[in-house]
Amino acid sequence: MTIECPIYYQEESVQHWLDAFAQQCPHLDVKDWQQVAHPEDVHYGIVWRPSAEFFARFPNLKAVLNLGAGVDGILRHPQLPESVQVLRLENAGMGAQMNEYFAYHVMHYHRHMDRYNAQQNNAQWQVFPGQPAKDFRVGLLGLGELGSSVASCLQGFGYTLSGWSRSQKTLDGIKCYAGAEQLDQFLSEVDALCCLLPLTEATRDILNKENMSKLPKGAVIINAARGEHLVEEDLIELLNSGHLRGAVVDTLRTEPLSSDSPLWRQPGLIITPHCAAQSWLAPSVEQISNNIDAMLAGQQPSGIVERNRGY
Ligand code: NDP
Ligand code: OXD
Repeated sequence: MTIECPIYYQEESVQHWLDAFAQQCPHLDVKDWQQVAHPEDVHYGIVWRPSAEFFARFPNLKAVLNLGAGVDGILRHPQLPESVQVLRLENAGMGAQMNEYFAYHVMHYHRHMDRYNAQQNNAQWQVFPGQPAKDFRVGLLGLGELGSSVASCLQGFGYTLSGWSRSQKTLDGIKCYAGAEQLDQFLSEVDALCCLLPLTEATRDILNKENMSKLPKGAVIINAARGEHLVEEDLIELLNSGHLRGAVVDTLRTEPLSSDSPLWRQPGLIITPHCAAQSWLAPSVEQISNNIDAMLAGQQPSGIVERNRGY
């Protein structure tokens, strides 16, 4: 028996997902959400930023499987029924991409590339003193699937690692802090602050003036989590005052960033277009298909989102 499963994805890219599902799991009849013949028989939907009409069309949904790691968008969807379980992708190729993204940018600052880029613009030749990787302290806000992957990758380069999470963790060689009461101490010991938190009520605006001022002077920020973690005006102020040496942002409060935003021209700021990590097709399809099979068999799927904690 094949199971009809609607998918909601950007129109221009949905075909890649349809092809991958058809090839990898023929027992699931995954089709564009508007092509489903019997919407009332649908229990599982595969979504990324679904419209209101999606939920109206499938009144008997039991679960939605999010085609990304972050669930802030789906959880604040006004039409998401209370009874519908939300599942998210765990890693699905994103861990390796985040490792690359953060390693690249941490090294950019550790190896003075920001300073050398500025020098080249002024035709200047000057060597800055090197610093052993162990003396460059990298701190991860968020030690989940992606944060812990980045932390252990950077450890491999010899950096001194710390991390902050909601629950206390024990990770080999990584100084672990937890909870609001340990945030200040964590921040005070970090040269490169890397954000991989989920966006929740507790983490919104966490990169604000007060918290960023607790970083040592000359620290840098790398945010690849969500734009709403960062108070952009506060970042600009701290970059202009010289408290922060630089920042990298992959996610912005408004995406795409408008062409007339002053952020494009902010000295010390590197902007990338929400590209730090993408859900790879093959592992995502495998995870989703395994989860649907588990739910059909009455078993516990993976990647269950706790709606009351927001991630
Ligand atoms: P996880 O849920 O696996 O990890 C989240 C981590 O954040 C956990 O360590 C959790 O703590 C911690 N955390 C949550 N709330 C708090 C809090 N209030 N205080 C302290 N720590 C907290 O998420 P992922 O690692 O899979 O993904 C992280 C985020 O990365 C996503 O939510 C998404 O926003 C972003 N992302 C960005 C992408 C991009 O391309 N830019 C691509 C993919 C994801 P605990 O371990 O105790 O639960
Ligand atoms: C995600 C993202 O959350 O792409 O997966 O940002």
